[in-house]
Amino acid sequence: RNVWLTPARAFARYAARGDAARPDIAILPAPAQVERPDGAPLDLTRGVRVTLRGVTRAAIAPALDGLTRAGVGSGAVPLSIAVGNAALPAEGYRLTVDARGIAIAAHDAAGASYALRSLAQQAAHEGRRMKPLTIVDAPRLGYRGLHIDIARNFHGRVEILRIIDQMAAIKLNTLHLHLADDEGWRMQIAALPELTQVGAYRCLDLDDRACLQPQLGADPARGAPTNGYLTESDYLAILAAAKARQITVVPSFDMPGHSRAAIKAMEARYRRLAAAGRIAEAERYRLVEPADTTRYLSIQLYDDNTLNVCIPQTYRFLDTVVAAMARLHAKAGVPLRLYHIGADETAGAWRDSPACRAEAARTGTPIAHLGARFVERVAAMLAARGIRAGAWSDGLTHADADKLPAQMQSYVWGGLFGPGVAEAHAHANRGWPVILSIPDVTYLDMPQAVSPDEPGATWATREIDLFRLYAFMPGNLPANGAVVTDILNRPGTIADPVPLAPGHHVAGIQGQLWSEMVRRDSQVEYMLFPRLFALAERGWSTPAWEPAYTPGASYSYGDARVDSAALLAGWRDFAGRV
Ligand code: TNX
Repeated sequence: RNVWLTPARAFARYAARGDAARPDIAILPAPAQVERPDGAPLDLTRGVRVTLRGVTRAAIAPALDGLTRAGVGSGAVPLSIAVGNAALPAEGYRLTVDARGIAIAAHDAAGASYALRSLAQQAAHEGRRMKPLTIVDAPRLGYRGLHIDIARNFHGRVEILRIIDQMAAIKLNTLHLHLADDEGWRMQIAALPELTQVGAYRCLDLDDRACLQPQLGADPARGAPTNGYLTESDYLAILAAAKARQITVVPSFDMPGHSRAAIKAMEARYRRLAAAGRIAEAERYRLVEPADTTRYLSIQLYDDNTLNVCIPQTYRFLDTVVAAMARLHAKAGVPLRLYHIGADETAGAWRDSPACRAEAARTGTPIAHLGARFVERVAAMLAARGIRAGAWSDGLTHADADKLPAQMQSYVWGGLFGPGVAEAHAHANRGWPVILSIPDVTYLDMPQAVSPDEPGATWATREIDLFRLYAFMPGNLPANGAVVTDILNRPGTIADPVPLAPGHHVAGIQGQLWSEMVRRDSQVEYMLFPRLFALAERGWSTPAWEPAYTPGASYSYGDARVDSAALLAGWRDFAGRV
């Protein structure tokens, strides 16, 4: 039942196995339907002659380059690509290889690109002499994301472009870029230069006081914290690279909690203007209320990281940031449609804020729920610009459905052992797109194995190895007890207290690489791989071993509800394709 394999052990075990069980397909993520008709092989060493219908070469250029990188140059073999096939679903494709040539049909440019990715992988696997093949394929989930935190430690344009390239190869379609948190503001906003002049340098505290706060798992032996920020042109380059690979970039600036860098940067602006005698103007930029004497500590031990949600400055500030990002997205030809507002972890703030006390009294809202009012206001501001708001699930708990736009996007980060299943189902039942960001399964800052040599935070679980992520069942959360243990590896139960209403389902899955402990770019890649392959697999393919969802079911260890033989067979196939 519970199969615990570290990636290293798993590979040692399966790399040596016979090939009998493995179908001769080396495409990752696994395509939905594959047929291998009999017939003469197609020799791709002769190169391909591409003809396009319904799509420009520019729209699929990186995928065509991927084919070249797999050793298939230009030549005589016909490769026809037709986009606009309404019978195929979004991002779906049909790929046919026979002795005469290759035909790709797709609904959209993404589908055509994915067909080329599949072709490149399989052509490389078969030494470019391909036996006939028909694939009909489409993703299970429309949102297949990776969240990269460049706020805690900065990771720049070159590394992000490299990640985008890797994502495209395995059909991930959303890059959630976490651009601001307590430790740093990492995006140039032209109207507010202090955000990066001050906010991007975590040890430039205004009074040089307690600059480097104790951090979750800080480990100086792993390299110094990294500073820096993306310029507008860096961000435009990222948008262009992502667009060419059909990847949506979702900017995220965590607010109102996790906002220390913004608060300090705007305090610097205040001081500069005030020193020049421009007091009234200076006041417009302060994100905290001087008379607020609330004492609180964030989970990461900051006592000065939460915007005051009851003063107009906060909303003006946010609007300036959103306007700047919307302008950049428009300039890159990818209108901003989704913006992540954060909204997590604001406990304890505003209790002794005069402005918030007044607002609480006026509206009859408990002070602890004022964060929800912030979410409602900001979501409405975004909706007025045609932008959907994404938020961490805890920030939505007290939000009033009537006051939120119809399409909030909920990023569920409750644990499978905690509130995760209930949150995911409750939010899906409200009609919101739910993205599974479950920490004990998809937090890529957790260690890959239980070992003193493995880097990573362990607050959510002891380890997330390749197998755990591979065996995750996005369509059947309660049954995930088969592969998840709590942090002490204790047996437990995963219940389904809020059954998914008929017709509702989750919209996506996302891996989170938080970067408190990820300083060098090489560490980013160490944490991402090979687990990103398993994430891509779970976002794309529906495994035969996943049991049907049973509303209200709960899973205890010891139950054999999951067919482990089928699961292991699937794992063997996956391990063979990684
Ligand atoms: C929780 S997930 C956080 C992050 C940390 C992460 C570390 C979430 C909304 N908050 O601020 O970086 O854990 O694993």
